[in-house]
Amino acid sequence: MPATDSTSQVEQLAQWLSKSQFVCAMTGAGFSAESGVETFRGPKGLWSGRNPMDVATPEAFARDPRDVWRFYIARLRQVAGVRPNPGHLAMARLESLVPGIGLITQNVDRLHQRAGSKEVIELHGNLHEARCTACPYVGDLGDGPLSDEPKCPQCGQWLRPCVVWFGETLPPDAVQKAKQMAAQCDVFLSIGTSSQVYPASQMAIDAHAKGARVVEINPGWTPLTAHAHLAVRAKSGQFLPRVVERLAQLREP
Ligand code: BV8
Ligand code: ZN
Repeated sequence: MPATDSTSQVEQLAQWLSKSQFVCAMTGAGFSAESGVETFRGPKGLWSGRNPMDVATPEAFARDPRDVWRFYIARLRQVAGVRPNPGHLAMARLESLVPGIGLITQNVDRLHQRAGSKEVIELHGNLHEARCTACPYVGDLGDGPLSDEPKCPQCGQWLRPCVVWFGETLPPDAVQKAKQMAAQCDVFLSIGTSSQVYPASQMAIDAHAKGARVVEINPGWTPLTAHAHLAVRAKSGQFLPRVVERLAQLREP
């Protein structure tokens, strides 16, 4: 009978992780929500302020690069002012408590890295770097570009954020690594994602098909919920630290 109350769900997941050889985690914008970073599709989501197709597509950038940069500079500044939350710290601690872990994120805020996670597969790129639209230049934006019209220092053409927009293909090496992790894991954690964006949303389904135990941690319902072996209606920053603490106890000699 699947665990339903959060204490037995903590115990259930900690037991599964204590027997796991390889854990795969897929995180989304909800993982950073408790750091104060807005999500995309929630009630106060970023997208509710802007239509994704108005700012996160190559066509939007070609039409009005200044507007797209305004959106990304605002996010970069927001992320610069926040800190990793207990969920990020628990995820980083998990690395030392399981034999193998693959962390895949749709987030572009680099909070996992700031929390100490060593290897993070960034499926949708990151906010902190920009590349030239006309030459091979790639540069670090720090906590925000100097100008609101970032141009290439090498050739003077527009820079663009190093994020993956809708209609753009994901970095092939990141996709390949993520698919390989999803195929080899025995526990797949889907945390803080609405599971609506492809191909990221396919990873959990692939893992499920290969026999992995699929666990979703999300206060809301998603298209993955019905397929999860354990659906935890909780905030990741509250639930994940409890699981990792219990796992550490199980690991004690
Ligand atoms: C591609 C840019 C090949 C960077 C992003 C029709 C049907 C199906 C698919 C498609 C279709 N038409 C087109 C497609 C493909 C398209 C797609 O999937 N569209 C969707 C919207 C239908 N995908 C693509 O275009 C991808 N490329 O497929 O290439 C191709 C090539 C050409 C033509 C076609 C295909 C590119 C996808 C990448 C797009 N870029 N962002 C940026 O600005 O960030 S995606 C954007 O959504 C973000 O990156 C974000 O990461 C991503 C997913 O969102 P989530 O992370 O899940 O966040 P969301 O707000 O949605 O949900 C938050 C969740 O957290 C909620 O469930 C909430 O309940 C929960 N939560 C809240 N608080 C907490 C919490 N959980 C835990 N704890 C909490 N405290
Ligand atoms: Zn250039």
